[in-house]
Amino acid sequence: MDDEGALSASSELMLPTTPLDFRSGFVAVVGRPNVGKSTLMNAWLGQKVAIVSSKPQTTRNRLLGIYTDSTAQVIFMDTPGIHQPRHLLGKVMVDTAMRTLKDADVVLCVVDASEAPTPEDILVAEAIHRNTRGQPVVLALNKIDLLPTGESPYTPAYLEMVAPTVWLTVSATRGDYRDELLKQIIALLPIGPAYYPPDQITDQTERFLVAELIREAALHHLHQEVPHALAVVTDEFTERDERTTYISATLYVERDSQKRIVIGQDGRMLKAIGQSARQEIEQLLGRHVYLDLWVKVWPKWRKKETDLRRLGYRVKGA
Ligand SMILES: Nc1nc2c(ncn2[C@@H]2O[C@H](COP(=O)(O)OP(=O)(O)OP(=O)(O)O)[C@@H](O)[C@H]2O)c(=O)[nH]1
Ligand SMILES: [Mg+2]
Repeated sequence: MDDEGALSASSELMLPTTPLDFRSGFVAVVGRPNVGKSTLMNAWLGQKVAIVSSKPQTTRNRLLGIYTDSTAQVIFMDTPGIHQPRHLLGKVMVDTAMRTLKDADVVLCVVDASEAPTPEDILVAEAIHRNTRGQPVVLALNKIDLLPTGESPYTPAYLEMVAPTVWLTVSATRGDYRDELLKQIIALLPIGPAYYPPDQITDQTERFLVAELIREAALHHLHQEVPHALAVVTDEFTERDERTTYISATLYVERDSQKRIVIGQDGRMLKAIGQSARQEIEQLLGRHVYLDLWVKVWPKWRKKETDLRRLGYRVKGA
């Protein structure tokens, strides 16, 4: 007994403590739609916390992605792409990005370096200048893999617009300079202890992540206006036995014609969406999943404040 007591006392002494130079803080990831904000964050986390697609305006909420190593905890706040909104959902998305900027210790501005700055990039630069109070701004010139020389002719234009503290050309997908960029961000964070337990990776619920993975699968299969008119809600999430989870979810669209497209001929489209989503959800949960999908029409849900709230969007003042 005595020996055991001595052992636990000494092992307690060996418990890791926070190093004095540990850094932690909140990083707002901002930029116009489709530049690779979510892809970059997921790559650092080694896990899909935010869904990704080739269609603009994929991310609709502020999503935390928490990266922890022995030197730092970086709390990424992925945001919806800043754009000129055309309905209330768009406005709520842009407001979310603006609010997130205010909460940040460091701003990570992501641009697509393979393309010249667009009017939306100008909106982003203005939003940063208006909503920050002198926090450091890191500029990631992303998608450098698309430029054969590995250099962007548009770098000077982006630098002039954003006026960053530091900048780097990167490729979120191929990995060029991704680790270096993370190091630069960490160096700019304040000294302080971690905010979250080291094994926590996001603040999202499994139900929300499941609905997002279904939306991602649908974004992949659908085109034109349908992806934008789509909202997904997880209705039921039940562990059937030790190996299987039963999930039922509804895909809401705004019009009958969209509903017909989502279901497809003989239900083929919905089946394809369900198959892709199920694979991703099984990977997330590490369990077999039985997925039941429903499609319903919810007219004009993107335009009404009460509808947006019911679908879980944080409308200002809510
Ligand atoms: N070639 C290339 N494609 C990339 C890179 N990073 C992201 N992409 C692609 O760009 C598209 C958009 O990526 P997302 O991560 O969804 O972009 P986002 O900025 O989060 O977009 P929103 O959520 O709509 O604001 C996807 O098809 C990605 O695969 C990159 O470094 N190189
Ligand atoms: Mg995104």
